[in-house]
Amino acid sequence: MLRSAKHPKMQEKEVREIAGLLRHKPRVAVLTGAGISAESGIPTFRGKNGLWKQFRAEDLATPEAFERDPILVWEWYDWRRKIIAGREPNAGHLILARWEEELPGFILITQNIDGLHSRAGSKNILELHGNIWQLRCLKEAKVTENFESPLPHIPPRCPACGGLLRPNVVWFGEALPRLILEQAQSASTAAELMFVIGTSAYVQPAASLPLLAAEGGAAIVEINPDYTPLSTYASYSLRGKAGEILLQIDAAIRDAS
Ligand code: BJW
Repeated sequence: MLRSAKHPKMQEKEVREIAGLLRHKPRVAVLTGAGISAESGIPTFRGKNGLWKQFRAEDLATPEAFERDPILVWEWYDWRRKIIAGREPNAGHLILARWEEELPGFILITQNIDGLHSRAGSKNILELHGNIWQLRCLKEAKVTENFESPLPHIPPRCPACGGLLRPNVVWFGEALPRLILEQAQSASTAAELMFVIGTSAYVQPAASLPLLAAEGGAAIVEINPDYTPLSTYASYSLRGKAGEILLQIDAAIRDAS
């Protein structure tokens, strides 16, 4: 997508307006994508250096790929777990965790599986696409946490029943966890202000959540260095890195109080 230039003074004014909205403590829903973790050094999926430029989603992120070659799929996830394990939450994650404490009607919806929101201190998180630190047994469907990195055996097996374990993430063609998706849809519909941060807004059904919010009358704030299909629906499109822009908004909230 093209980078659309905006005059810095114009963006400063928008940042102050958004801070003004937040000071009234509206019901806020936030949808994050891979871009919020980019400043922590975790690769995004699309774009110049995105994972899908180097790897084929069909070979690694579908149930068919796992059935065909669980070792290959697990080697890829083990490599990503190693990258994530060595990274820290950034300013963007930390500010969202603080806003959760300060805004009573705050809900965080993420497409990210890296667990960085939770490491930053966010508590009430709707993980639409699962979590790379959880493993699911294919025999018993039981989900367990596992932070070993690297994994001692690939593919890992369930210690209880010996069944094959898979990453508890949502692959293409798979349904999102029903309750979590329903909660995300309700929160989006009920939101008065929705932030859409660091997502290409390409993957469904997550990309439709801000449209539900807009239909419900919410103002949409997009934070992304690039234009996305959601930009036309956004009340504010702030161009830049998530951590930097969230710091500016957070400072503007505190400046005026
Ligand atoms: C920065 C930044 C900085 C950079 N600061 N920003 C309707 C229409 C068409 C297709 C479909 C449809 N409904 C469903 C589909 C099919 C499919 C789909 O959407 N396909 C599209 C590709 C067309 N959807 C599905 O298959 C979903 N399932 C489903 O709908 O099931 C229906 C069903 C019902 C009942 C029974 C059975 C089925 C599942 C989708 C699963 C997505 N999985 C992945 C992998 C997760 C596990 C893993 O990580 O390995 O999720 S794919 C990948 O994309 C990952 C992400 O969560 C997801 C979204 O990516 P995201 O977060 O937006 O990242 P990027 O890289 O795309 O964008 C990063 C952005 O950040 C960019 O814009 C940058 O500019 C920006 N950025 N630096 C701020 N510093």
